[in-house]
Amino acid sequence: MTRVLAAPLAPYVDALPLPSRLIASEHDGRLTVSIRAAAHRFHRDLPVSSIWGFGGMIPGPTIEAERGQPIAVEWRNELEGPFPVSVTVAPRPADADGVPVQCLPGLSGGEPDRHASRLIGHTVVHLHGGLTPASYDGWAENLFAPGQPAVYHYPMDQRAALLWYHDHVMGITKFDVYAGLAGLWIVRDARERDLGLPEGPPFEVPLLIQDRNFDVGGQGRLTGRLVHKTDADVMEAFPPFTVVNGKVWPVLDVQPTTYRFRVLNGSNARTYRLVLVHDGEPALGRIAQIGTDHGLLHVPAAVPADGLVLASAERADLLVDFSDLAPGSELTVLNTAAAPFDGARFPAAEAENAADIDGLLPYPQVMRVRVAHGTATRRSIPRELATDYDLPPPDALSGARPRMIALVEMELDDAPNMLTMRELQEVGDDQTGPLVTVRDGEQTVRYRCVAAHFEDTTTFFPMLGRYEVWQLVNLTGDTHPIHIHLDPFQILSRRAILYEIPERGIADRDLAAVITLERDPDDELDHTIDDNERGLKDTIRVNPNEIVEIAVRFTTYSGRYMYHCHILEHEDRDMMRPFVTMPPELMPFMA
Ligand SMILES: [Cu+2]
Repeated sequence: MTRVLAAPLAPYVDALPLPSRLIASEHDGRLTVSIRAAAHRFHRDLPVSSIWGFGGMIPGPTIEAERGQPIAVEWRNELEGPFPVSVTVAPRPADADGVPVQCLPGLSGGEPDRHASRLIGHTVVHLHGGLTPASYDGWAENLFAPGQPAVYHYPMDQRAALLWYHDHVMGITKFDVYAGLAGLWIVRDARERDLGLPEGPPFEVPLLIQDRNFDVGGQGRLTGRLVHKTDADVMEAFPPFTVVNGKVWPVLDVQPTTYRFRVLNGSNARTYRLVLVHDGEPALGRIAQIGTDHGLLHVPAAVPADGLVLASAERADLLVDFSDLAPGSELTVLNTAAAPFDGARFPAAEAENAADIDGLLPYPQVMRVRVAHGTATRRSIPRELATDYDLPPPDALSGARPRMIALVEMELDDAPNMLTMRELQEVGDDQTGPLVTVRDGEQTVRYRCVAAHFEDTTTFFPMLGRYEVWQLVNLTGDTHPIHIHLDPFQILSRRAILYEIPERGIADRDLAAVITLERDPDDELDHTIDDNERGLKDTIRVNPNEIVEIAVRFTTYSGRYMYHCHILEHEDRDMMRPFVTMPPELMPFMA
């Protein structure tokens, strides 16, 4: 019997807000964005919430850039304490009725974290997807204190895409982004204009999807105060209310024509699998996906049959056709992904029954679209989109440097589990000690763990212009969206593995495991690459029982960058590592 929670807020009563636009060319490429505390109303029936926002807004202003026209942004940190979010770890994972506390508003008996309440507003801004020199990439430890000036230069020498800017402070990105520090950034170029794609309102609509929770006051009424709640069993926050462009479950009135939706999952941890429903049936055939993280795909892709999966930081550029719909028609966007997401399937036809309290998905609602009166016009969808990239040629990959990264979850005696990334180095047959053995048919390769924590010695020094093949192997039970800063990459393969980790195989700095490239008989995932993943990506999902191979090539800037899981609670607790891109002619001088 499926349990259902009554929603404490009415869905589809607030109009979808469109973020304010900051068009760089109208300001000679020089922008100033204040970062400040403000008040924001997440829903018609909620009191205002205290937030931290770029421009004092959720989302921050959408910065619109032209390819090849550099932008300088003065990020003006005007934040002041106290931190506007109550952070808590609930003492029990479920209430007396067995409902997981993360599905419920309020602190659920948890104490407000006193360290979080003392945060006074250090920040640092990262442009996610930006080809940005290292000095301006927003290194997680190079903080802007309140009042400290920071001017970042963005060359914008990159193809059209939906990027986003957000806080990236070491250890507290999960809190600062949750408090509101995120905004969209759109790069435009000639290729997109040649294709005649909608640009700007009303037919181009950005959708920043996030999940949020609120505190409760007297008589159990929602107070509007933001709550970041985790529990002893689940270290990530999976709040119950879906917020699009800053409103809980909004509604958008559309004309009967084709719309372009620029969708970003800006949640801390939640993965969405979005299904468009009309008259109780999935209407995914109305959607053509034309772009992904770093812009246009080669050809439009249909949405996968179960729905459009977007993990934290993934983007989708969608054309959606409403031209045949009568005025008053309503379509609903629902989320069918339980949390934590592990890739498990859920049929789109069942989307209206996706509520799953134990899967921390009490309310599948995302937003509604309502068709207004108007002249029906249908936009044809270009058959050929991007022409400026190809899969790396086999000879470039055959000599490519391999890099192996294991994703592991370490159990700690007196603290929540810790997610870490282990950089592995191939070793000879004579190596002893804890090793990772990878068997692929006849071939066996053995590895030693050479880095486990963010502050461990850098081991990745990719040379500019040279392809590398990074292998991401997931030895945990959940999907991790792995994001690499700087240049985009392409997925080469996604393959099933089975693995064994011996007792105490995951130690603070060592790792022992035996990994075989074959399917576990109990594994129900298909480990396929979706068509919409065959573009230029900067964030890739690595599912359980899976190894993902990506072709990585840095071509732009030398310097110290980061790669990390984009589940913010993981990134903050050690699922992040540095790498240094180097010009080849400097390599002989590296010790
Ligand atoms: Cu992760």
